[in-house]
Amino acid sequence: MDLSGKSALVTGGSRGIGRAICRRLAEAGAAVAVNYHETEPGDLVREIEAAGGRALAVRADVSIKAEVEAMVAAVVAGFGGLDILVNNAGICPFHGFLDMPEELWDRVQAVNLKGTFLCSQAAARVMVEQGRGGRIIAISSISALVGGAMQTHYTPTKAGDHSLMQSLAIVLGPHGITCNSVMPGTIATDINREDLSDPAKRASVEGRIPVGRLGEPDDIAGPVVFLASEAARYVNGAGLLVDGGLFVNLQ
Ligand code: NAD
Ligand code: RM4
Repeated sequence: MDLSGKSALVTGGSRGIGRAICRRLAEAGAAVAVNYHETEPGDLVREIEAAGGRALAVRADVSIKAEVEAMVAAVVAGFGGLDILVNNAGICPFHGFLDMPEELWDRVQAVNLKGTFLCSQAAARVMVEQGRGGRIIAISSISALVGGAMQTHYTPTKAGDHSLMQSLAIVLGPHGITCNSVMPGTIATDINREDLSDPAKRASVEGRIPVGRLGEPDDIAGPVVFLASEAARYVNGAGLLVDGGLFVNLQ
Protein backbone atom coordinates (compact mmCIF):
# COMPACT_ATOMS: atom_id res chain seq x y z
CA MET A 1 0.00 0.00 0.00
CA ASP A 2 2.47 2.55 -1.28
CA LEU A 3 1.25 6.16 -1.23
CA SER A 4 4.53 7.74 -2.35
CA GLY A 5 3.97 10.89 -4.36
CA LYS A 6 0.43 11.34 -3.00
CA SER A 7 -0.76 14.31 -1.02
CA ALA A 8 -3.29 13.82 1.78
CA LEU A 9 -5.39 16.06 4.02
CA VAL A 10 -6.81 14.72 7.31
CA THR A 11 -9.34 16.93 9.11
CA GLY A 12 -9.14 16.94 12.89
CA GLY A 13 -5.78 15.24 12.49
CA SER A 14 -4.05 16.45 15.63
CA ARG A 15 -5.39 13.85 18.05
CA GLY A 16 -7.32 10.59 18.42
CA ILE A 17 -8.27 8.65 15.30
CA GLY A 18 -7.12 11.46 12.98
CA ARG A 19 -3.63 11.47 14.47
CA ALA A 20 -3.24 7.71 13.94
CA ILE A 21 -4.44 8.12 10.34
CA CYS A 22 -1.88 10.90 9.72
CA ARG A 23 0.93 8.69 11.05
CA ARG A 24 -0.02 5.69 8.92
CA LEU A 25 -0.59 7.72 5.73
CA ALA A 26 2.86 9.29 6.22
CA GLU A 27 4.38 5.85 6.88
CA ALA A 28 2.91 4.69 3.55
CA GLY A 29 4.72 7.57 1.85
CA ALA A 30 2.06 10.28 1.51
CA ALA A 31 2.74 13.94 2.25
CA VAL A 32 0.26 14.69 5.04
CA ALA A 33 -1.55 17.93 5.85
CA VAL A 34 -2.77 17.80 9.44
CA ASN A 35 -5.85 19.97 9.86
CA TYR A 36 -6.43 21.30 13.36
CA HIS A 37 -9.03 23.52 14.91
CA GLU A 38 -7.58 24.63 18.23
CA THR A 39 -4.22 23.12 19.19
CA GLU A 40 -1.45 23.30 16.61
CA PRO A 41 0.00 19.78 16.11
CA GLY A 42 3.65 20.85 15.77
CA ASP A 43 4.80 17.69 17.56
CA LEU A 44 3.09 15.42 15.02
CA VAL A 45 4.53 17.38 12.09
CA ARG A 46 8.02 17.11 13.63
CA GLU A 47 7.51 13.38 14.32
CA ILE A 48 6.55 12.69 10.69
CA GLU A 49 9.45 14.80 9.39
CA ALA A 50 11.92 13.10 11.75
CA ALA A 51 10.85 9.77 10.26
CA GLY A 52 11.69 11.10 6.77
CA GLY A 53 8.14 12.09 5.76
CA ARG A 54 6.51 15.35 4.71
CA ALA A 55 3.86 17.09 6.81
CA LEU A 56 2.31 20.47 7.39
CA ALA A 57 -0.25 21.81 9.85
CA VAL A 58 -3.26 23.70 8.48
CA ARG A 59 -5.79 25.46 10.71
CA ALA A 60 -9.50 25.56 9.82
CA ASP A 61 -12.89 25.12 11.39
CA VAL A 62 -14.38 22.61 8.94
CA SER A 63 -17.85 24.15 9.35
CA ILE A 64 -16.74 27.50 7.86
CA LYS A 65 -16.56 27.58 4.08
CA ALA A 66 -13.94 30.35 3.75
CA GLU A 67 -11.63 28.58 6.21
CA VAL A 68 -12.05 25.25 4.39
CA GLU A 69 -11.26 26.85 1.03
CA ALA A 70 -8.17 28.55 2.48
CA MET A 71 -7.07 25.22 4.03
CA VAL A 72 -7.35 23.32 0.73
CA ALA A 73 -5.51 26.16 -1.08
CA ALA A 74 -2.72 25.97 1.53
CA VAL A 75 -2.37 22.20 1.01
CA VAL A 76 -2.19 22.62 -2.78
CA ALA A 77 0.39 25.41 -2.36
CA GLY A 78 2.43 23.33 0.11
CA PHE A 79 2.37 19.94 -1.62
CA GLY A 80 1.59 20.86 -5.25
CA GLY A 81 -1.78 19.04 -5.28
CA LEU A 82 -4.27 16.97 -3.31
CA ASP A 83 -5.00 13.26 -3.85
CA ILE A 84 -6.55 11.99 -0.59
CA LEU A 85 -9.06 13.67 1.73
CA VAL A 86 -9.99 12.06 5.04
CA ASN A 87 -13.05 13.71 6.62
CA ASN A 88 -12.31 12.84 10.24
CA ALA A 89 -13.18 15.97 12.26
CA GLY A 90 -16.21 15.39 14.47
CA ILE A 91 -17.83 16.10 17.81
CA CYS A 92 -20.24 14.20 20.05
CA PRO A 93 -21.25 16.19 23.15
CA PHE A 94 -23.42 13.48 24.74
CA HIS A 95 -26.86 14.93 25.63
CA GLY A 96 -30.42 13.77 26.30
CA PHE A 97 -33.12 14.30 23.66
CA LEU A 98 -36.03 15.95 25.48
CA ASP A 99 -33.91 18.91 26.60
CA MET A 100 -31.60 19.03 23.55
CA PRO A 101 -30.80 22.71 22.87
CA GLU A 102 -31.31 23.74 19.24
CA GLU A 103 -27.84 25.35 19.21
CA LEU A 104 -26.19 22.05 20.18
CA TRP A 105 -28.11 20.21 17.43
CA ASP A 106 -27.01 22.86 14.89
CA ARG A 107 -23.35 22.75 15.95
CA VAL A 108 -23.13 18.95 15.66
CA GLN A 109 -24.72 19.05 12.19
CA ALA A 110 -22.39 21.90 11.17
CA VAL A 111 -19.14 20.18 12.16
CA ASN A 112 -19.95 16.55 11.41
CA LEU A 113 -22.07 16.77 8.25
CA LYS A 114 -21.73 20.24 6.72
CA GLY A 115 -17.99 20.06 7.41
CA THR A 116 -17.75 16.84 5.39
CA PHE A 117 -19.73 18.49 2.57
CA LEU A 118 -17.55 21.63 2.53
CA CYS A 119 -14.24 19.74 2.67
CA SER A 120 -15.33 17.15 0.10
CA GLN A 121 -16.52 19.83 -2.32
CA ALA A 122 -13.36 21.93 -2.00
CA ALA A 123 -11.11 18.87 -2.36
CA ALA A 124 -13.13 17.37 -5.23
CA ARG A 125 -12.85 20.61 -7.22
CA VAL A 126 -9.05 20.36 -6.97
CA MET A 127 -9.01 16.63 -7.77
CA VAL A 128 -11.29 17.00 -10.82
CA GLU A 129 -9.15 19.89 -12.11
CA GLN A 130 -5.93 17.86 -11.59
CA GLY A 131 -7.40 15.02 -13.65
CA ARG A 132 -5.47 12.25 -11.85
CA GLY A 133 -8.27 10.73 -9.76
CA GLY A 134 -8.34 10.73 -6.00
CA ARG A 135 -9.77 9.35 -2.79
CA ILE A 136 -12.38 10.83 -0.45
CA ILE A 137 -12.97 8.97 2.82
CA ALA A 138 -15.39 9.86 5.61
CA ILE A 139 -14.99 8.63 9.16
CA SER A 140 -18.64 7.75 9.66
CA SER A 141 -19.51 5.36 12.52
CA ILE A 142 -21.32 2.27 13.70
CA SER A 143 -23.72 5.06 14.75
CA ALA A 144 -24.77 5.34 11.09
CA LEU A 145 -26.38 1.90 11.62
CA VAL A 146 -27.59 1.95 15.23
CA GLY A 147 -29.10 4.54 17.54
CA GLY A 148 -27.74 6.09 20.72
CA ALA A 149 -29.96 7.50 23.49
CA MET A 150 -27.52 10.34 24.25
CA GLN A 151 -26.50 10.76 20.60
CA THR A 152 -29.75 11.82 18.85
CA HIS A 153 -27.94 14.86 17.40
CA TYR A 154 -24.91 12.78 16.37
CA THR A 155 -26.16 9.53 14.82
CA PRO A 156 -28.00 11.32 11.95
CA THR A 157 -24.75 13.12 11.03
CA LYS A 158 -22.85 9.84 10.82
CA ALA A 159 -25.59 8.26 8.67
CA GLY A 160 -25.45 11.47 6.60
CA ASP A 161 -21.67 11.25 6.15
CA HIS A 162 -22.01 7.71 4.81
CA SER A 163 -24.92 8.71 2.56
CA LEU A 164 -22.91 11.65 1.23
CA MET A 165 -20.05 9.29 0.30
CA GLN A 166 -22.56 7.05 -1.54
CA SER A 167 -23.86 9.96 -3.62
CA LEU A 168 -20.36 11.34 -4.23
CA ALA A 169 -19.25 7.89 -5.40
CA ILE A 170 -21.68 8.34 -8.28
CA VAL A 171 -20.78 11.97 -9.00
CA LEU A 172 -17.00 11.58 -8.77
CA GLY A 173 -16.46 7.97 -9.89
CA PRO A 174 -16.31 9.06 -13.55
CA HIS A 175 -13.34 11.27 -12.57
CA GLY A 176 -11.49 8.34 -11.01
CA ILE A 177 -12.22 9.65 -7.52
CA THR A 178 -13.54 6.96 -5.18
CA CYS A 179 -15.64 7.90 -2.15
CA ASN A 180 -16.12 5.57 0.81
CA SER A 181 -16.75 5.63 4.51
CA VAL A 182 -15.11 3.85 7.41
CA MET A 183 -17.46 3.06 10.30
CA PRO A 184 -15.56 2.68 13.58
CA GLY A 185 -17.18 0.95 16.55
CA THR A 186 -16.18 2.22 20.00
CA ILE A 187 -12.63 3.57 19.98
CA ALA A 188 -11.21 4.98 23.22
CA THR A 189 -10.41 8.66 22.55
CA ASP A 190 -11.15 12.10 24.04
CA ILE A 191 -14.60 12.07 22.38
CA ASN A 192 -15.92 9.35 24.73
CA ARG A 193 -13.46 9.55 27.66
CA GLU A 194 -16.12 10.87 30.04
CA ASP A 195 -18.86 8.55 28.74
CA LEU A 196 -16.62 5.49 29.22
CA SER A 197 -15.33 6.65 32.62
CA ASP A 198 -18.35 4.91 34.19
CA PRO A 199 -16.86 1.43 34.86
CA ALA A 200 -20.25 -0.28 34.37
CA LYS A 201 -20.77 1.38 30.97
CA ARG A 202 -17.23 0.55 29.88
CA ALA A 203 -17.52 -3.07 30.98
CA SER A 204 -20.85 -3.46 29.23
CA VAL A 205 -19.47 -2.12 25.91
CA GLU A 206 -16.27 -4.18 26.21
CA GLY A 207 -18.29 -7.28 27.02
CA ARG A 208 -20.21 -6.95 23.76
CA ILE A 209 -17.13 -6.72 21.53
CA PRO A 210 -16.20 -10.24 20.31
CA VAL A 211 -12.48 -9.47 19.98
CA GLY A 212 -12.58 -8.58 23.69
CA ARG A 213 -11.42 -4.96 23.84
CA LEU A 214 -12.32 -1.40 22.90
CA GLY A 215 -10.79 -0.10 19.70
CA GLU A 216 -7.62 1.99 19.56
CA PRO A 217 -7.14 4.86 17.07
CA ASP A 218 -4.58 2.78 15.16
CA ASP A 219 -7.24 0.09 14.50
CA ILE A 220 -8.92 2.59 12.17
CA ALA A 221 -5.78 3.84 10.41
CA GLY A 222 -5.01 0.62 8.49
CA PRO A 223 -8.46 0.44 6.86
CA VAL A 224 -8.14 4.11 5.87
CA VAL A 225 -4.72 3.52 4.28
CA PHE A 226 -6.22 0.55 2.41
CA LEU A 227 -9.09 2.66 1.03
CA ALA A 228 -6.60 5.39 0.07
CA SER A 229 -4.41 2.91 -1.80
CA GLU A 230 -4.36 1.38 -5.27
CA ALA A 231 -5.44 -1.94 -3.66
CA ALA A 232 -8.91 -0.37 -3.15
CA ARG A 233 -9.21 1.06 -6.67
CA TYR A 234 -12.57 -0.70 -7.31
CA VAL A 235 -14.08 0.05 -3.90
CA ASN A 236 -16.49 2.95 -4.40
CA GLY A 237 -19.53 3.91 -2.32
CA ALA A 238 -18.75 1.32 0.35
CA GLY A 239 -19.02 1.53 4.12
CA LEU A 240 -16.33 -0.44 5.95
CA LEU A 241 -17.40 -1.37 9.48
CA VAL A 242 -14.35 -1.60 11.79
CA ASP A 243 -15.78 -2.50 15.18
CA GLY A 244 -14.25 -5.79 16.41
CA GLY A 245 -17.57 -7.50 15.66
CA LEU A 246 -19.71 -5.32 17.94
CA PHE A 247 -22.50 -4.73 15.40
CA VAL A 248 -23.13 -8.38 14.58
CA ASN A 249 -23.15 -9.46 18.24
CA LEU A 250 -26.90 -9.05 18.76
CA GLN A 251 -28.17 -12.44 19.90
P1 NAD B 1 -11.36 13.29 19.15
O1 NAD B 1 -12.24 14.19 19.94
O2 NAD B 1 -10.08 12.84 19.73
O3 NAD B 1 -11.01 13.95 17.74
C1 NAD B 1 -11.87 14.81 17.06
C2 NAD B 1 -11.05 15.75 16.22
O4 NAD B 1 -11.91 16.64 15.48
C3 NAD B 1 -10.13 16.64 17.08
O5 NAD B 1 -8.86 16.72 16.47
C4 NAD B 1 -10.83 18.00 17.02
O6 NAD B 1 -9.96 19.10 17.17
C5 NAD B 1 -11.42 17.95 15.62
N1 NAD B 1 -12.48 18.94 15.44
C6 NAD B 1 -13.59 19.13 16.21
N2 NAD B 1 -14.30 20.16 15.73
C7 NAD B 1 -13.64 20.62 14.63
C8 NAD B 1 -13.88 21.65 13.71
N3 NAD B 1 -14.94 22.46 13.82
N4 NAD B 1 -12.98 21.85 12.70
C9 NAD B 1 -11.88 21.06 12.60
N5 NAD B 1 -11.61 20.06 13.45
C10 NAD B 1 -12.48 19.85 14.45
O7 NAD B 1 -12.27 12.05 18.76
P2 NAD B 1 -12.07 10.82 17.75
O8 NAD B 1 -12.70 9.66 18.39
O9 NAD B 1 -10.65 10.73 17.30
O10 NAD B 1 -13.02 11.27 16.54
C11 NAD B 1 -12.60 11.34 15.20
C12 NAD B 1 -13.77 10.97 14.29
O11 NAD B 1 -14.10 9.60 14.49
C13 NAD B 1 -15.07 11.75 14.57
O12 NAD B 1 -15.66 12.12 13.34
C14 NAD B 1 -15.94 10.74 15.28
O13 NAD B 1 -17.32 10.98 15.06
C15 NAD B 1 -15.49 9.46 14.62
N6 NAD B 1 -15.80 8.25 15.37
C16 NAD B 1 -15.27 8.06 16.61
C17 NAD B 1 -15.57 6.89 17.30
C18 NAD B 1 -15.04 6.61 18.66
O14 NAD B 1 -15.56 5.67 19.30
N7 NAD B 1 -14.03 7.35 19.14
C19 NAD B 1 -16.41 5.95 16.72
C20 NAD B 1 -16.95 6.19 15.46
C21 NAD B 1 -16.61 7.35 14.79
C1 RM4 C 1 -19.10 6.75 17.94
C2 RM4 C 1 -19.77 5.57 18.60
C3 RM4 C 1 -19.06 5.34 19.87
C4 RM4 C 1 -19.06 6.61 20.70
C5 RM4 C 1 -18.49 7.75 19.92
C6 RM4 C 1 -18.58 9.06 20.64
O1 RM4 C 1 -19.59 7.03 16.68
O2 RM4 C 1 -21.13 5.86 18.83
O3 RM4 C 1 -19.63 4.28 20.58
O4 RM4 C 1 -18.28 6.39 21.85
O5 RM4 C 1 -19.18 7.88 18.72
